[in-house]
Amino acid sequence: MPVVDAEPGPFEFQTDSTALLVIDMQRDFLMPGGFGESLGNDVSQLRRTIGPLAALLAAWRGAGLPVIHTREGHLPDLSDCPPAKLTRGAPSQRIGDPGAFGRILIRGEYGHDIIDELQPLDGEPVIDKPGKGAFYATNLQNILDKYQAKSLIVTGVTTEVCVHTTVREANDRGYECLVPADCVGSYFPEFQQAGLKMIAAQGGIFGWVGASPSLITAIQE
Ligand code: TIU
Repeated sequence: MPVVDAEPGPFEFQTDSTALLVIDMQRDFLMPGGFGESLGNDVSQLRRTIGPLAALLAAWRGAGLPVIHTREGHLPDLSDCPPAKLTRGAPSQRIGDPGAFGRILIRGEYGHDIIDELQPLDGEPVIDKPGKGAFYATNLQNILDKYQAKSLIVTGVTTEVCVHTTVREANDRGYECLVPADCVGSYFPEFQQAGLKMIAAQGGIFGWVGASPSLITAIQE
């Protein structure tokens, strides 16, 4: 059985019941000049995940294991966006407003799609989600049932928002989750650090925290 060095202790998983989740690696969040940066965020904090995640994806795909991608966003008429979410942002930089890469976080727009470096392959599910968590108002549970998944590798952005919400949702549904620290990113270094600590604290209250090199070695052994 593959074993990964992790906190609070070794993470063991079966390759035939583990899926790799790639959360929201979208241009709106990661590209210089995009929505995330226009809000004053430092996108380099997210972009450092691209290299490690590309390497993990290549190894995971090479081993023939399932990959699932998600994108946060909304229908063009915003009918799936709660008013409280819509009105929260700075005026003129709200969901649906025109941005550098199309309407901000709207499905079908260039900025809403996944960055070129991590584009999904044909056949890999891409889940469009209206919330922060990947289970809320999506068919993720059905897809995981089809794979008979028991464990999840959760990667992507941002650590304390969509990654955390998804790990919490998954943990409550009975999945064992490993978060490779080098494959998740936050705009805020202090949130990255605290977010990772929170997952593994109290004996792994939400899951395990490791790193991609040990994970890649584990699936190649
Ligand atoms: N994908 C995700 O985390 N969505 C966010 O809105 N994150 C922020 O950190 N804002």
